[in-house]
Amino acid sequence: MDSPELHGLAATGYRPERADWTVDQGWARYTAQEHATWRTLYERQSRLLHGRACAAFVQGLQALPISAQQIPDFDQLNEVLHARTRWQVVAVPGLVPDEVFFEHLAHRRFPAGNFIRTPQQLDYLQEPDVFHDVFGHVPILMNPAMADYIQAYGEGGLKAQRLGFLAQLARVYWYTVEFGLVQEDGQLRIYGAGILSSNTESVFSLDDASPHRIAFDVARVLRTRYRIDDFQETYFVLRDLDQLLELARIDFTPLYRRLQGQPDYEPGDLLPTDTVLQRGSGRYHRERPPLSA
Ligand code: HBI
Ligand code: FE
Repeated sequence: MDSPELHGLAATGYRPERADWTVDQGWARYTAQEHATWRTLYERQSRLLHGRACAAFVQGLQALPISAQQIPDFDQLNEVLHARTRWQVVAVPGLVPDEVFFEHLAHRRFPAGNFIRTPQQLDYLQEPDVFHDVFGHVPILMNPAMADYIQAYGEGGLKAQRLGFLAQLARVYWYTVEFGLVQEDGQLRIYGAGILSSNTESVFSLDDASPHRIAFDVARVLRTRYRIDDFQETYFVLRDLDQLLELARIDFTPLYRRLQGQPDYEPGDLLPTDTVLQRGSGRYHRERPPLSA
């Protein structure tokens, strides 16, 4: 992730037309089949997320022009989103280089893939498509704490890149923005977009006995590797979404300094210093080949 090698679209030889890698969403070009794929995914997830997604996500989804009918029009989303938290959605053709991604976030622009997965990829695809990005990420950008936090992550990403700690900072994004859980009225709820846009992980992350569920601790997460190709072995749980505001204000430089020479933790490790909310059985991953990033 912090490697200088090309990844994402750049690795395919794609060269952007604009320096910031944005493209027109091209809403009028979506086919009936593509809108139908959106509908299938939308209906499946909205049924499942009752009592699972955090309140901020549900409220954001209701307030935005996002429905089962069709793939949302980014211009229409932006009217509501910008008025609320000064964020905007911009269309990109796929995974953009890290510094381009961070530059957008630092300016409160969320890069969203404009394409949608094929009917053969309903349950899994590598690249973030419009369903993951818009259904998973955008509703929670209506929440002021998340809005400030993701902007701070963009600024922090540029700095981490310069300091050589991007791989470590990316773990914080992964275990919050993508795969985070949060306490709400004594219950666990989902706020991570990677979970919210996944049919199977929205059940596994909350209900399965296998993964650990641990109170979020930034110094601990900076050292924790993660799985990119399967369910997480550990989910980190926020006390509430306002904890993201504290995280947005942290100066990571002293934390990076303390990381020097310290070993990483594996995705399934439990430490004596962890505040364990639920100790996982580890059963799911014991029965799979190990792979982590
Ligand atoms: N590009 N479009 C897009 N979406 C992402 O989530 C994304 C990206 N480029 C880089 C990236 N994420 C991550 O590798 C960084 O958070 C480290
Ligand atoms: Fe994402």
